[in-house]
Amino acid sequence: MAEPTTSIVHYTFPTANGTVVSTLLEELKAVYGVPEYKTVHMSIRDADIGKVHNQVKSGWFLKINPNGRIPAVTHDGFSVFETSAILLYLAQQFDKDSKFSRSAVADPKGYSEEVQWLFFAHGGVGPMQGQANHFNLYAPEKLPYAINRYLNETRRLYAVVEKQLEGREFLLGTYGIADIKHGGIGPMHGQAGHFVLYAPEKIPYGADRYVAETRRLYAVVEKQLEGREFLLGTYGIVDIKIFGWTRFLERVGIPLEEFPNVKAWYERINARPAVHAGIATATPPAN
Ligand SMILES: N[C@@H](CCC(=O)N[C@@H](CS)C(=O)NCC(=O)O)C(=O)O
Repeated sequence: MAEPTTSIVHYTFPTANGTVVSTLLEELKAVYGVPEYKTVHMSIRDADIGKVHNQVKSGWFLKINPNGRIPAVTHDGFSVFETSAILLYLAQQFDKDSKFSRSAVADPKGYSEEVQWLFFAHGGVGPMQGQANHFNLYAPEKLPYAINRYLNETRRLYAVVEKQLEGREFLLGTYGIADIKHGGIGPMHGQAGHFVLYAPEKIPYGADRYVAETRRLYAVVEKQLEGREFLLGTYGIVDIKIFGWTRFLERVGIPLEEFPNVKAWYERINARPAVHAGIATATPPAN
């Protein structure tokens, strides 16, 4: 029998990243009955900075996630940020029978496959689709905006690193994989370089570039799903992570019909009650 726990707090807002963690929490609860968790609904609006207690850049929240973004969880006071790191942490803590994840000890190669695909989602699909979204829906029609956006984002990410390095030689004290693989900065810095050095002076270029890259990434998913019901054969955290983004794919003008395997996979996941329960708990109640 798993021990009951109510010590998980999930800080979130229902974006592509924001429903992934509660989806896994609900999947775990459906199988094991635990963990119980509490949801704290956050604001991600810049206009709320300094005005709304639960804004993600609030001092109290930066102590939980130094990057000031959702999602984050605390477990008995221990904080975890970054969707994929949270998924791996929760899987390790609560998925004792490896229903949604692979064990690094019992199945090291399976675990490596899982990590490879999580990184693919985290470093590829997420950043690229996020930027595609931005250019399609929100960017005004001039290129300097794109340049500033990526430069400022890169600068902001380096400010987070700068703060973490206060009094430390390396990110976690001694040199390790956190220093070698630093998620977030790579994709943003890459795009900043691209816009500053190579992009012609017109915004459609930016939109086309990211939409094309997102389309390419989904073609990789499409191929991986050939002859498989889920990305690694059986349903698990890799499917949960990518599905979070796929829910919003049509918003950037890519119809699911372009990818028949992805569409069938999407429908299989969308039919799971825990997925909808996870989205529901991440969504603030209507006022
Ligand atoms: N790499 C992060 C991305 C998190 C992220 O981009 N969160 C967005 C919402 S989807 C956010 O909190 N934005 C608010 C802000 O940047 O102020 C993860 O996977 O957890």
